[in-house]
Amino acid sequence: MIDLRSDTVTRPTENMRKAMATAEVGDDVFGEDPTVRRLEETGAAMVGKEAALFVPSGTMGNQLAALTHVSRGEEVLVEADSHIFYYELGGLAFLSGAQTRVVPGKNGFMKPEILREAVREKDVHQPHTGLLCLENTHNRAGGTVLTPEETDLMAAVARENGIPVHLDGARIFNAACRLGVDARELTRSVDSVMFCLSKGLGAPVGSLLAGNCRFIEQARKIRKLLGGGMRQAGILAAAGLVALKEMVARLAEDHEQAQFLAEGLAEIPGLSLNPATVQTNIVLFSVDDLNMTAERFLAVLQDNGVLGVSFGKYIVRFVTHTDVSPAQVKKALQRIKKICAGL
Ligand code: TLP
Repeated sequence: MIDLRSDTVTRPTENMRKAMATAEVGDDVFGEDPTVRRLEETGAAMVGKEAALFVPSGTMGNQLAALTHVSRGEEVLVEADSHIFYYELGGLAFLSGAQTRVVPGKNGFMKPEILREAVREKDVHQPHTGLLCLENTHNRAGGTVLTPEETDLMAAVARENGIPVHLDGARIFNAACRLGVDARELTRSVDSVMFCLSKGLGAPVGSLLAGNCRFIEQARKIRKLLGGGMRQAGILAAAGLVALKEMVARLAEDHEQAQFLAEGLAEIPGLSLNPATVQTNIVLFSVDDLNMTAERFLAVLQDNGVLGVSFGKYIVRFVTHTDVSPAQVKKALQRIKKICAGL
C-alpha cells in the first residue's frame, strides 16, 4: 500500500523509539516529568513564546486555546474552510459555548477589511467577539502558506479591537520551510499557536500549545479538566523532542515529492490540478472529468494499492510524508495513469 492519506500516518523513527525506551520520566500532573518539560521549553522557544503545553492532539490544542481565550456566548471568527470550523465536531459550540462567525478567505487569508466588518459592535444585543483563529498551512486550501506579513495584517485587525489571536499551526514548520523563514516570524503577531508533532514530523502522538505563561497556566488547568493530564508522558515527549530536532529540516523533501506528484498527476487525462498551486506537502486534484466521485475513484485506487482521502465530492487529497519514498510516489503515479487510461 502506498499511503498518501495524510502525514498523520507516519510512524516513529528508530531514534524516536530509542529515545522513548530510555526517556527519563515522572508524574507530569505534579510537574515532575523532565522530558515533558524539556519538550515544552524547546517547543515554546521554536515558536517564540514564553511557555508551551504538551497535548495529545491538535484538536485538543485548538479547543483548549479557545476554552482559555473565550467566554460562553462570545463569537469566534474563523476562516470558512478552517480545520477548527470544518473538522473539530463543532467543538467551539460544544466545549466553549461560543458561536462561530465564518469569514471567507483565500488560501487562508482573510482580507483585513472583511475581518474588520466581522468584528461586533459594542451593543447590548450583540455577542462580544472573543477570538480570531488563523490556520497555517491551510489544510483545505491544499497546504497553502500565510506569510509573516499576511499573518500580521490579520492579527492587527484583532489587536485594534482588543481580540486575541490563535493560530492553528498544525503544519507551521511546513510553512516556515516553504517560505524560508523562521517559524517565529509566522507566530510573532499571534497570542497562541498550536503545532503538531505527529504529522510530517513523525512523532507517534502529540501537539504543543504555546503562548505566554499566564495563558499556558490557565490552559494547563483546563487540559486537566478535559482529562488531558498525562502522567509519565515523557515516553511520548521523548519522541516529540526527536521530531523537533531531527525532522523539521527534512520537510523540504516532502514538498519536493508533492511537487513531483502534482506535475505527474496534471499530465494524466481526466485529472485536473495546477501544480503551481502546490506549496507544501498537500496535493488536491479534481476527478470531475472522469465522471466519477472522489469516493469511487479512491475505491478503485485502493484496489490498486494507493490510498488518498476525499476532500469534497470530486476532490481527492494526497499528502506526501517521510514514510512514502520517491520510488513509491513514482509507482503511485504509474498506477494512477494506468487506472485512468482504463476507465
Ligand atoms: N488534520 C487531519 C484531519 O483531521 C483532516 C489531516 O489528515 O490533515 N489543524 C489542522 C490544520 C489539521 O490538519 C489537523 C489534522 C488538526 C488541526 C487536528 O490534529 P489532530 O488530528 O492531531 O487532532
